[in-house]
Amino acid sequence: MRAPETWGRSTVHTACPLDCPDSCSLAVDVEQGRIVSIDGSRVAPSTNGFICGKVRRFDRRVYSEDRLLYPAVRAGGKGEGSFRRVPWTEALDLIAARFTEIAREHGGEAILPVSYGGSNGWLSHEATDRLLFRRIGASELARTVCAAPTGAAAAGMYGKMAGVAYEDYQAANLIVIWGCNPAVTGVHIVPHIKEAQKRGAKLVVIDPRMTLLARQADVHVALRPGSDLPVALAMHRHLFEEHGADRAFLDAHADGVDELRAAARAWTFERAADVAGIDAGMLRRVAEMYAAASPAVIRCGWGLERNRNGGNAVLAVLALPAVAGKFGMPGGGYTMSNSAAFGAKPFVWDAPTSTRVVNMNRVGRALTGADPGFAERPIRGLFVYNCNPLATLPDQNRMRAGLGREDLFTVVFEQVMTDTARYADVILPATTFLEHYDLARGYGAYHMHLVQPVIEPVGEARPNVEVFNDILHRMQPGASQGDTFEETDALLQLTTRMGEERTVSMYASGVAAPPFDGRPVQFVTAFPGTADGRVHLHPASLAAETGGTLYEFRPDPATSAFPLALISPATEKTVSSTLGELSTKIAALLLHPDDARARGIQSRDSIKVFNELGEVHCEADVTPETCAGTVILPKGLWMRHTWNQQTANALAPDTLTDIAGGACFNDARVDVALLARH
Ligand SMILES: Nc1nc2c(c(=O)[nH]1)N[C@H]1C(S)=C(S)[C@@H](COP(=O)(O)OP(=O)(O)OC[C@H]3O[C@@H](n4cnc5c(=O)[nH]c(N)nc54)[C@H](O)[C@@H]3O)O[C@H]1N2
Ligand SMILES: Nc1nc2c(c(=O)[nH]1)N[C@H]1C(S)=C(S)[C@@H](COP(=O)(O)OP(=O)(O)OC[C@H]3O[C@@H](n4cnc5c(=O)[nH]c(N)nc54)[C@H](O)[C@@H]3O)O[C@H]1N2
Ligand code: SF4
Ligand SMILES: [Mo]
Repeated sequence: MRAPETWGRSTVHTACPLDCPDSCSLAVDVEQGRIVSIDGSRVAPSTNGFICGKVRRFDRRVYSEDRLLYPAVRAGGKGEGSFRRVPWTEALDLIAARFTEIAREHGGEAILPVSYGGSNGWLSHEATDRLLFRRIGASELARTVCAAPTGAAAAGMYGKMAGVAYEDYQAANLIVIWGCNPAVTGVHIVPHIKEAQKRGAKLVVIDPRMTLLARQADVHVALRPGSDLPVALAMHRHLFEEHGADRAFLDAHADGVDELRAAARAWTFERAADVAGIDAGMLRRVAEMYAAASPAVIRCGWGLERNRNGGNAVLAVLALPAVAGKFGMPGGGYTMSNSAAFGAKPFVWDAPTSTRVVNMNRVGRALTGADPGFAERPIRGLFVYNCNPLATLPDQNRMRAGLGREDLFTVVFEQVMTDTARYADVILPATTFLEHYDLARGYGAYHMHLVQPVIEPVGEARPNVEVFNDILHRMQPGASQGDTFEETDALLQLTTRMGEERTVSMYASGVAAPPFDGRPVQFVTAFPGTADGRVHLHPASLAAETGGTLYEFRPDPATSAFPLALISPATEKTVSSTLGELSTKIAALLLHPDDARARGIQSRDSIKVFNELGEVHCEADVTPETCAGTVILPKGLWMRHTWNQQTANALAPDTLTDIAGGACFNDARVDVALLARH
C-alpha cells in the first residue's frame, strides 16, 4: 500500500511537480480512496493557499476515460490506436528482449530515449531511466526543447546566480516582464506585482501579445517576435552612450564590457524600433525609465528564446541590470530560472556515457534518417516517457512519418492515450504525481517538496523509478538496483545523498529549507556562480560556439509567400500538452484585424494556416490582442483540436537557436487563407 490513507476522509499534504516555476504545496482531500478536491496549502509561503485551475481539476486526468490502465501491445496499424491488454511481465519481457536484440545486432545507439517535461520531479526523470539508457549504451538525448538558450546564457554570464524572489517584486519601483506571461505560466508572482503597482511601481511588458499584465502595464512594447536582441541592445546603447552605465560596478565585477558596448553602438532607438515594428519614442521612454528607476527588476521568461536570436537576446536582456547598476538591493536585478539555486544534482543512479547525441528538436530527422549518420545507422528502438513528442516537438509531419515507421520498435510509457501513444508498439501505464513519491523543486519559487501518493495507483499504473529498474534488471541484472527497487528506496538514496552534501534539509512538513532563506539579494547574499565569480558580459564559451561573435542579429525569416510570424505560447488550459485530453474544442488562430481584413477573414471562419512544412485547419479569432503581422496558436494542442490533425508544430521549423541548439518554434512564418464561412 502506497497511499497514507485510503479509507474514510482525510487531507493529504503533497506538492505539484509539473513543469511550472511555482512548485505549489497542495492539500488534497481523499474520501474512500478517491480524490474529492485538490487545492493549494499554506505550507509553502509562496503558494499562499491558492493554485492554478489546471491542477485544481487534475482529478479529471486521474480518472479520465483516456487514462491508460494496463500495459498493452499494438493490435492494428501504427497510429491507429488499437491495442491488446497484456500483463506487466509480458510487456517488460518483450521490451527487454527487443532492446537486447537491437543492441546486439546494431549497437546500443540504435535505441533512443525521448523524455522531457512531464514531471519535473527528481525521481521521475534522470533517475533509474538514465541508468538504464546509459548502461545499454543508448543514444543520448540533448534536452534542448526548452530553456537551452536561457540556461546557457544565464550560466555563461552569471553562472546561474539565484534570482530575485517573487516576494521581493513588491520592493521594486520598476518591473519589466520580458517574454513572459506569468498570469498563465507562473501565477504566484502576480499578487506581488500588483502590490508593487499599488505602491506606485511602474510596469513594462515586452511581448508581441497583449497579455493580461500587458493590459495593466504602463508601457506595452508589442515587438515583432525575434527582435528582442536589437531592442535590448538599443537600451544598452542608451546606458553606455548617454551616461547611464554603472562604471564602478562594471569595473569591480564584470568583463566583456567593451565587446557589449561595441555591439550596442550600431543600435540606435530608431534602427531597433524599425526592426521590432515599434515606436522609437516609446523605446526611448522605456530605456529612460529603466535607467532612472531603482530598485528595478526584470522577469525574463522563455518566450524570447524560441527563435534564431534566442540565446543572444537573453544575454542582452540579462546584461541590463549589470550595465545599469541595478543589483545590490531587495527588488533589484533579474529573475530567470532558479532551478540551479538548490545546488543539488539529482543524479545518483548515473553511469558514464560517450554515445552519439541527438538534439531533441531534430528527433523527426533522426527517425526518418534525414540527418547524416541516421540513414546509415538508424534508430530502431524508441522509448518515450515524460513527453508527448508528436504534440510538442518541431516539424510535426516529419515526426509523424518517423513514428509511423513499421520497422521502429516504439515504447510509450504514459498516463493517458496521447497522440504519441497511438504510435506505440508497447504501451506502459504510468502513475500521476497523486499516486507516487517524488521530490519537486520550483524553478521560480524557492522550495523543494516531498511529493507523496494521495491515492493508490489507478488501474495497473506504475511509477517510473520501478519500471526502468525492472527493465534494466531483465537486461543486465548486475547493473540494476536489484529485483525489487521501489520509489521509496530511491527517495531514501537521494535524500541521504543530499543530506551528505548539505544542500537542502527536509522538514517534517515536506518542504525543504529554501536556499538564501528564499529571499536572495543579488550581489548581497547571492553571487555569480562563474568560476571567477565575475559577470561575463561576453562569455568566451558562448562566443566560441557562435564562431567568435556574440550579439549579432539574424534577420527575420519571413518571405513574401509567408509573411506572418506564428507564435505558440502557453495557455491556462494545459501544461505543454498535459491535460489536452480534457478539451475537444477546435482551436482558434488569433490574428490582428488588419491581417484578417487583408485576407477577407472574420472571427469564427474556418481557415487554414500554412507554410512549406504543413497546414493547420482551425477557426479564426480576429482580435487586437496580437500585433499586426503576428498570429497565435496555442502551445500543446492535440490532433483532436484541429480539423486536419496538424497543430502549430506542423508549421514550426526544426532550425536551431544561435546558442545551445534550442527550439525555434516562434520562427514559424506562415500565411492564412479562408476555408469556409459558417
Ligand atoms: N499554464 C501553463 N503554465 C506553464 C506552461 C504551460 O504550458 N501552461 N508551460 C511551462 C513551461 S514548460 C515553461 S518553459 C514556462 C514558460 O513560461 P513563459 O515564458 O511565461 O511562457 P511562453 O508562453 O513560452 O512565453 C511567454 C510570452 O512570450 C511571448 N513571446 C513569444 N515570442 C516572443 C519574442 O520573440 N519576444 C518576446 N519578448 N516575447 C515573445 C508570448 O506572447 C508569451 O506571452 O511556463 C510553464 N508554465
Ligand atoms: N509549438 C510549441 N511547442 C512547444 C512549445 C512552444 O512554446 N510552442 N514549448 C515547449 C516547451 S517550453 C516544453 S517544456 C515542451 C514540453 O514538451 P513535453 O515534454 O512533451 O511535455 P508535455 O506535453 O507536458 O508531455 C509530457 C508527458 O509526460 C507524461 N507524464 C507526466 N508524468 C509522468 C510520469 O511520472 N511518468 C511517465 N512515464 N510519464 C509522465 C504526461 O502524461 C505527458 O503526456 O514543449 C515544447 N513545445
Ligand atoms: S501547475 Fe504551477 S501553479 Fe499550478 S499547481 Fe502546479 S506549481 Fe502551482
Ligand atoms: Mo518549457
